[in-house]
Amino acid sequence: MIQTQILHEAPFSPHRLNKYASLHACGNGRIGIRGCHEEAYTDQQRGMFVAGFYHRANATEVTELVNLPDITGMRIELDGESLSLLSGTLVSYQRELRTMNGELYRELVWQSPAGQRFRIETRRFVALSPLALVACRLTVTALDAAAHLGVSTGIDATQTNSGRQHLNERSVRVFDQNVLQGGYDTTDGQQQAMITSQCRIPSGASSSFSAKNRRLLQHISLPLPAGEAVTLEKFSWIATSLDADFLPESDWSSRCLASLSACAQQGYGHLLMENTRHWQHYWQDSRVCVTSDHPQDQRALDFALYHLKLMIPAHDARASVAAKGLTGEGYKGHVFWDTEIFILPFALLNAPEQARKLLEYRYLNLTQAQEKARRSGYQGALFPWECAFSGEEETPEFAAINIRTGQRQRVASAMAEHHLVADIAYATVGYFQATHDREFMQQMGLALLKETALFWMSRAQRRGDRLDILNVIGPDEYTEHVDNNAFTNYMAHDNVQAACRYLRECDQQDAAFLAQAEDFLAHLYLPQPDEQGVIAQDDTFFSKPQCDLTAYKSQQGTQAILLDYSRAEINEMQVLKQADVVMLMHLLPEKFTSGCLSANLAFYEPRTIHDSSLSKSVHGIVAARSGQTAQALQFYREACRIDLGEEPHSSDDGIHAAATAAIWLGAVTGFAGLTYQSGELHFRPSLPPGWSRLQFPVRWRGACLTVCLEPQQFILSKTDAQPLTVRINGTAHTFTESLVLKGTHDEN
Ligand code: IFM
Repeated sequence: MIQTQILHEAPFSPHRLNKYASLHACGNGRIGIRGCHEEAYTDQQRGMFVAGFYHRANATEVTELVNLPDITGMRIELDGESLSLLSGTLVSYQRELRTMNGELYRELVWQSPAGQRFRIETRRFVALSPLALVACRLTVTALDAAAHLGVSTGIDATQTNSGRQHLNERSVRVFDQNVLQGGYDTTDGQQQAMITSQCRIPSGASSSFSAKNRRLLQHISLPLPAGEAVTLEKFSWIATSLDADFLPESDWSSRCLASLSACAQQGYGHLLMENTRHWQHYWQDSRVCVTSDHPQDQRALDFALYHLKLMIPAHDARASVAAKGLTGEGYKGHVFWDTEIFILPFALLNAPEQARKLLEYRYLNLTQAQEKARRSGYQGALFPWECAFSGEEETPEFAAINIRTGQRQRVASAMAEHHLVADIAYATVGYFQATHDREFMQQMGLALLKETALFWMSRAQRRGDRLDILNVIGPDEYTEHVDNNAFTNYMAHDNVQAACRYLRECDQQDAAFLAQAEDFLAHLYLPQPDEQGVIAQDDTFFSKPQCDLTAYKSQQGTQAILLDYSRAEINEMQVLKQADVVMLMHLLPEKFTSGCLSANLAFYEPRTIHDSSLSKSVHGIVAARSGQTAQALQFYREACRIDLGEEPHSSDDGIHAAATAAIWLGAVTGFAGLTYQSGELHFRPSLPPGWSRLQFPVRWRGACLTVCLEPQQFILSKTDAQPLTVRINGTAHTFTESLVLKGTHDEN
C-alpha cells in the first residue's frame, strides 16, 4: 500500500471553513464535492459540481458551473441538541483528507451544552468507479450515558451559486420508504440532473420523510445506548443529461435507482476498499517521490496529484478543467489557458489519453472559435479566453465593481488576450511529440494547428518590412493593449512554424497557406535580448517608470495595488501581475541561452507582484533551468503555499488548479529539467539543496519510464527493451532498459 501524505486540518477554526472545504474536496474528475462539515455553519459554502454541467442563470449573468443540490449535509441532534462545533465544548478534533484512497475523515469528541459527551466520526468519498457514486458514513457513540440520535439528511436543492439559482425542481419522490430521488432541470430546460440517495440505518431506528421548500429529507431517529457505536451509511447516485447512458425520464429514474441499490448493498466498507484499490493504481502509476529535508515538499506533491486526479475529466471530451477544478465556484468554473499550459503536461506524461481528450475539447469547439475569429475580423480560429460548455466566449464583460467609485472595470481579456490560441497549438505539438499519435494528428491536430496559424497570419499587421502583432494582452494582465508582446509573438511564430512542419510531414500541402506562412515566419518581429540579455516585454515596456513594489509583493495574490492605482495607471508602470517574458523562457527554453534566462529572471522578478497564482512556480522553473537551484526552491515552496499556506481565505472559492499542477511541473520540468516540446525527451537535472532524491514516472511514446535523480547520479529505467534516445544536458544517450549517469547536475 502506498501511504501518501495525509492532509490534516487542525485545529478546527470557523475562519478556515471554506479554505478546507476546497482543500479537502473529494472527487473523481466527473464529480467534485467540497469538503464541508456535515452540520451547517453560516459562512460555510457547500458545493457539488459535475464537469461540463454549466448554465447561465439569466442574461445579466455569465454561464457558470452549476452548484448542484447538496447531499452531504446532515442535521445531527444529540438528545435534542444540534451538533455544532461552535457550541458546547470540542474535547478533541481531527479531520484529514486521506489522499491514498480519497476519503475525507473526521473524528471528534463533543460535549453538548447539556454536558453529555459524544464521539462522532464522519467519513465520505466520491468513487473513482462508478463515477456517479458518493458514499458517506456517520458513527456516533454516546460516551457518558444513553442518549437519543436524530439525523435529517437527503437532497437539498436550496443550494445556489452564491444566490443564483440554476435549477427547477421537476420531481421529488421517496421510493419504498427508503430511497429519495430528486429530478432537476436547468431553468432553460437544456440540462437535467437526477440525484438519488439512500440511507442504511441500524435496526431499531425509525424514519420519516418530508419534501418542503426544495428540501427532500429523511428524518432518522434512534436510541444511542451508552458506549455503543451506532453507524448510519448514506449512498448517492449523481446522474445528469451529459451522461453517455442518459435516458428519457422514467427509464432514467429506474436505472438510477437500480445502480444505486447495487452499490448500497455492498456497504461503505467494501466500497471504500474498492476505492482504495483504484487510488492505489493511480499512485502506483503517477506518484512523484521526493526525499527532502522538508517533509512539506512530499506533502505538496501528494496534494497536487490528488487534486489533479479530481480536476481532469478523463471520461468526457466535452468538458475540460475549470480554473478551480471541481472544488468551488471561483472563476465560474471556466476553462482558461491554465489547462493547456499547466495541467495538460501532467496528463500527457502520465495518462496521455487524458491529454488527448483535453485537446479534443478544443477541437470540438473549433467552429465557435472560427466564428469568434470571423466576428473579430480575423481568419482561422480565435478560441475564447474563458470557455465553458458551448465553446462560446464566456469572459464576463466587467470585473467586480469598485465599491469606492461604483464603477465596473471592463475585462479586456476576451478582446485581446489572444495568446491562448498559440498555447493550444503548443499543447497540440507537445501531445504529438510525446505520443506520436498520428491518428490524432490527422483527425484533430492538423486542423487545430492550421486554424490557429491562420489566425496569427491574419492577426499580424505589416509595418514597413516587418509584421507586428498589435494591441494584445500577454500573460501579464496588468499590462493591457500593447504592441509586440514578446510572449505572444514568439508563441505565434512557434504556432505557425509547427503548422507548416506538420502539414508538410502529413503530406497535406496547401501551397497558398504555406507561402503565406513562410512570409509570416520570415517577417514576424521577434524582439531580441538587449546587451544585458533582457527581452522587452512589449514595444513600450522599457520606456515606463519602475516603481517600488515592496508593499504589494508582501501581499501578493491579493491585487492590493488595485486599491492604490487605477488599471490605466498601472498600465503605464513597469508592474507585472505574473510571469510574462519569464513564461516565454519556461515554454520555449531552447530558444534562449541559460544566461538569457537568468538575465530576464533578474530583470523581471523585481517588477512582478505575483498577484496571479500562475506566476511563482514559473519563476521557480526558470530559476532551476538556469542553475539557480536555491532560488528555484524558494520560489517552488512559496508557490506550493498558494493553497497549502496559512492564509485562511486563500482558497475559499476553490483550489488554484494551475498552481496545483505547477507543483508537479516544478519538480519535473524545473528540478529534473524535463522538456519534450522539440521532439526528444530532454533532462537538465538540478536537484535543489536539501533534496537528496527525486523519482517520478513518465509515459513516453508508449514506454513507461522511471526517472530517478540523486545529487551525483541520474537513473532512467523502463519496462520495455526498445532502444530510446534521450538528451541529458544536451548530450544524446541511447539505452534499452536502463541508463545510469554519474555527475549529471547542471552546474551553470
Ligand atoms: O488564466 C489565469 C490568468 O493567467 C490570470 N488570472 C486568472 C486566470 C485563471 O486562473
